[in-house]
Amino acid sequence: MSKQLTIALTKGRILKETLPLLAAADIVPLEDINKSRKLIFSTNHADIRLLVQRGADVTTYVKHGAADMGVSGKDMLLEYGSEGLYELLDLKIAQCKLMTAVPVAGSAVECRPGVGRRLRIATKFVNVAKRYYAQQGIQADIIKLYGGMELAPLMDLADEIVDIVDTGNTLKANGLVAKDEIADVSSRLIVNKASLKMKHQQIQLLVDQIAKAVCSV
Ligand code: PRT
Ligand code: MG
Repeated sequence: MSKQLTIALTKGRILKETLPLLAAADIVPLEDINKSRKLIFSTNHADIRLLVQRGADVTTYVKHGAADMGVSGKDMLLEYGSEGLYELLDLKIAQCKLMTAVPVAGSAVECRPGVGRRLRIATKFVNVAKRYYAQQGIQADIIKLYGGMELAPLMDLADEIVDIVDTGNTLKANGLVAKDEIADVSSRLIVNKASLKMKHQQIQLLVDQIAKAVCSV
């Protein structure tokens, strides 16, 4: 008899792109996830159920073994760490970049810190930013925000931001421009190491099916 397999999905734009991949791998929730307020869903496979969560919580559930597998943005894995996890597949969905961004040259808020002043960085990716600026040998004060990072340089809360950039339209609309690339981001299929050991056959089968789906869509 096969064991129960729990897969934690990241809600929002990642979920929208994950569901067609799961469907192509013949995993279909029994009710419309987008129309439900439930957080846990049965599927057409009695042994597979889905959780729907925020990205940061997906990594926590999988790390602690409360979910066997998950779909998580690489940005979340870089920020919250991937100890105890394997990245099984790059799903090539929700692709974007983690970048630094600054006010456009010549704008009223374009200000470079004076000699001896530390660079102020606003971001929700505190750990990513700390590592990045340390690697660059730049002394930086990291200011944690929970959203709308683009506002910080405009209001002189920060000199730069670290954020996700896709088209660059959000930066442009707020008088900012992307500067340096920190990492390429896409969503990854993750598994906790203990689950992979205990449910190896079942997980391998699933991974093969999802891998085929990634190639075909
Ligand atoms: O979890 P929370 O609700 O706080 O975050 P959110 O609303 O940003 O979540 P959501 O549903 O957008 O999904 C976040 C995940 O999707 C991230 O962890 C990434 O792995 C992935 N992803 C892919 C993106 C983007 N593309 C993206 N463009 N996440 C966010 N954005 C936002 C970005 O923060 C910025 O505000 O879109 C804006 C930039 O887009 P452009 O096209 O204007 O450059
Ligand atoms: Mg959101």
